[in-house]
Amino acid sequence: MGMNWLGLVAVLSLWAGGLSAAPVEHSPRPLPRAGVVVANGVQSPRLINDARDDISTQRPRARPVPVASTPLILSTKTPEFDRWLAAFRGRALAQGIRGDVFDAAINGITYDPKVIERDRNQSEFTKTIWDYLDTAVSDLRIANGKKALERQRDVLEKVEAQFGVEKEVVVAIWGLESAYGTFKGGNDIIGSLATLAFDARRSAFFESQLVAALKILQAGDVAPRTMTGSWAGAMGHTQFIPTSYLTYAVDFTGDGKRDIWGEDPADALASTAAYLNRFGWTKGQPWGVEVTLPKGFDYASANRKNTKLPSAWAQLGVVGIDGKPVQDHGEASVLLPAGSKGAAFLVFKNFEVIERYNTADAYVIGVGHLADRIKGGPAIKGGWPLGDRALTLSEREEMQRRLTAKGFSTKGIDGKIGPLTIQAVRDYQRSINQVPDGYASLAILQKLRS
Ligand SMILES: [Ca+2]
Repeated sequence: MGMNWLGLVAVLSLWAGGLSAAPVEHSPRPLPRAGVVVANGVQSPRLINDARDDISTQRPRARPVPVASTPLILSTKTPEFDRWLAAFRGRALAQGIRGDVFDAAINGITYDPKVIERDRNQSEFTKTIWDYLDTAVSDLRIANGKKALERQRDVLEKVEAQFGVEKEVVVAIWGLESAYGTFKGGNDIIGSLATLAFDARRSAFFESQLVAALKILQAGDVAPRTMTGSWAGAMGHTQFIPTSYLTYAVDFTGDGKRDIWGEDPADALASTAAYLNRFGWTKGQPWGVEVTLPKGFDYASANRKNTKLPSAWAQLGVVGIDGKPVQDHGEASVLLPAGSKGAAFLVFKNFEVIERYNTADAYVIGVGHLADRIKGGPAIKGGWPLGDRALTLSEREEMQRRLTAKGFSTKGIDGKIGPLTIQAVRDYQRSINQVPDGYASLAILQKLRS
């Protein structure tokens, strides 16, 4: 979930300064279901994952709402927070949390204004998909992924056998979520979630996460102050939020604890595979395959709802970059994450399964491509419209307003480039005799302004 993009440069240079002797990777992680299908860029893919800046990404993620009017409290000592905790205690106990568990969990926690600052500042800044992929699938992350896979090969093979999810895919999620366990986030989960639940902006969502976190403590899987993670509540090697943990985490080591926080990543890796399995992962099916499009390709057919077997796509001239038809792994749709001037992919149902982790196209492609590269596959060959930049939230909203005003309704102004906005962009492009690829670019916004 959110992060402070303004802090990004500072954080990156901090890494560059070197916190440790080993080369360090960033942890790119797109926003929650939030930013999602931003056609010309991932909305807020995160780049760093440490105690100072973190965002969850795992499942049930509420869309960040635009900045709230609640005043930002700067002190960590606030009587209002203490009063809120006292009232929350009653609600937690009513949901089955024991008093002693509650009291131990909140012992010493304080309101954390930094958490709120990050929450308020997320979602305005975006990266283009190619900038995102440069980091998400850097040579270093690929190399480290291969090493991580070798280190955990035994566990990963057992996980693959049990849950039917390829080890490279599990490792790729691990690589993007915590740089293979290097940056799991050092925030006190109870303190962060209590702060977010106390804040008015998304109180209900975070209070439910906080209650789930207390249930985890009550089950004895982890001790209160060892329960650390991102500022927004994502925990452990593969950044599960508490409700996802309760539903999907597994004890793979057999010690009776579902330990996703410790050094040993086995439980976290198995939990990730269990999660993908639960949402219908098909072993042996790619997430997607890079393709080339024929001259005269009907861009309106590049629509996630328009699925065909790759052999049928091949008859339309959509073939792999080797010029051969893509194998019939199942029905697939053509995805153009950066419009007609960027790389093209045939994406399969497994793409949707990775979306259950995070719905941003860039994240899904990042996971899938990293897995392919760890397996020894080639780099993406297609180019990207490098001159483009990602639109800010206010620009995306402006685009929606202008499209709607011209009669191409986006059915709401929320800054999210979802299917309705993509369709409105296509219809607008058609009306001005442009390639209807639905790509919500800066050029389209400029055209709308003119
Ligand atoms: Ca265990």
